[in-house]
Amino acid sequence: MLIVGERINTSRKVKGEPVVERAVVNRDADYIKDLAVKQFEAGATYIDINAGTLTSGEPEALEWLTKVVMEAVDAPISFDTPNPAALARALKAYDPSKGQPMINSITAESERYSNVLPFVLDYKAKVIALAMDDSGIQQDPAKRLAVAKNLVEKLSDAGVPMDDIYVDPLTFPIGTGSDVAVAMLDIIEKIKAEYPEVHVIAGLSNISHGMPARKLLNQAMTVLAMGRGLDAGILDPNDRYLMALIYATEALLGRDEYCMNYITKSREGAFEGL
Ligand code: THG
Repeated sequence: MLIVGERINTSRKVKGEPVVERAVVNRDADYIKDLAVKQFEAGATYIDINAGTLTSGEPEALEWLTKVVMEAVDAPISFDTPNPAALARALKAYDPSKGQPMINSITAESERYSNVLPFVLDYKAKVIALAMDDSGIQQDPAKRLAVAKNLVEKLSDAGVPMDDIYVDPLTFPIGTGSDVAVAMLDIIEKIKAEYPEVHVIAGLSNISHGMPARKLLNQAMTVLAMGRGLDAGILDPNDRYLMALIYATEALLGRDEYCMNYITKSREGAFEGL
């Protein structure tokens, strides 16, 4: 499972306080480095950076975040922005020896598609493909699936390797409709069946937005989605129980030969006290 650590996001609040946004505005490198190091040590493969709340200051902030995260950890970065100016500055500052960059994200919206595709090709990046187009986000699962398939075909025709495409079916809060999770699981399975070499990723913490005991819903959704073929997640790697469940689920799904990773994590103490 590819883990994309979500915690460096200026929209994140801790006890109602926009702590990440404040750190970015004040250029508090130590605060950001600590978030990067803790996620990396907890098992994040990629560190996602998102400065979307800063609007006009976003390009400069994303470039700064790129440099600070690179100083802190030897991990590749997921650039979480629809803003071409921010992507341009951040990718220019990025050192590819950290690993293949990930662009989060492209959509089938004509303007966003044509703005973001050149970066994907120029930087040979992995790319998250959101299942939406100029008509917006389709609520009907069959329609949303059709949008995702169209986007995969377009990217592939443009020369993006299937293995670099991460389809995101889009996660709606379960509070917005009792069938949104079931629909999402259905889309995950159908994408995997149609394109076995394509990856499926989701921002799993969105499922619990506005609900009590959010972690519980995030954990349950992660296990369910993995069971249907999800192989990457934008999530909080500092939720130890979530990470433990992911290792256990990988082993049970036959994605961990001889349970080697599960056993290694156990020896490293990942399950202590759980
Ligand atoms: N798909 C893709 N990218 C994404 C999302 C997605 N990027 C942004 C978002 N969704 C994923 N990142 C987050 C980050 C934080 C939270 C949810 C999704 C979140 N944070 C809690 C809060 O703000 O209240 C705080 C919890 C904590 O302590 O971390 O909910 O879907 N491609």
